[in-house]
Amino acid sequence: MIELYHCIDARSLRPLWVLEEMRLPYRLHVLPFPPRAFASGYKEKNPLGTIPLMLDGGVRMTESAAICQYLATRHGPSPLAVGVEEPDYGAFLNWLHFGEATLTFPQTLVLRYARFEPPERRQPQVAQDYAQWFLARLRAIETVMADREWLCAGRFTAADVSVGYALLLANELGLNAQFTPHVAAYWARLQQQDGLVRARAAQWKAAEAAGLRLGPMGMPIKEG
Ligand SMILES: N[C@@H](CCC(=O)N[C@@H](CS)C(=O)NCC(=O)O)C(=O)O
Repeated sequence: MIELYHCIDARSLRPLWVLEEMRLPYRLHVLPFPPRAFASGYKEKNPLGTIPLMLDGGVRMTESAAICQYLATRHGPSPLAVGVEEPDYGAFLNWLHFGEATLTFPQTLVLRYARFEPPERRQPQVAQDYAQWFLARLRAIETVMADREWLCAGRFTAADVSVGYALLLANELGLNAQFTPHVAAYWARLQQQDGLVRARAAQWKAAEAAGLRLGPMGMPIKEG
């Protein structure tokens, strides 16, 4: 059984989305965010303290985009993977990594310096600069989406899951108000994907089953 350690709407939503798209059986462990502070014992499983962590037999992985590729290939065949023999194989890998390295990382600086740090350590200028940096990189999506529904190979793939998660995070941060027309239309299409709808429902169901009271971004709700 595939096991996935996850926090609500965190990057581990990428592999959860793929698991749901592929309808693979899995066991979901929802942790409060950040796990290094609120999930005692988790560092024994993943010394980095980060999620996702995916275990599949002897396989152990902690990078969300790589896990998506692994699931779609090792547990395929699946249309979510683009094969080496397909013309868009290179584009597929590029978008898969673009979603994390180029579109998600700058947003984590926005999250940290606008929301997670205590007020005296917040850095509005850093948050604003990296929000702009992210929005500028979205130009690549605006351009490619002018003549297609999905990023590559003429179908919905794991690359759309990777980039789709970055747009979901932007939505959480309120940056969606600045999406350009093709990006906004793509984000609207992504939200209709069955796998995403099921993944988001599954995460709340698992949190409830674990007795967790979590708010937005999976942070524990303080009692009283
Ligand atoms: N590049 C990794 C990043 C993993 C990562 O940093 N995850 C964040 C949540 S989205 C995390 O666990 N943060 C908690 C922490 O740093 O303590 C991936 O794509 O999975």
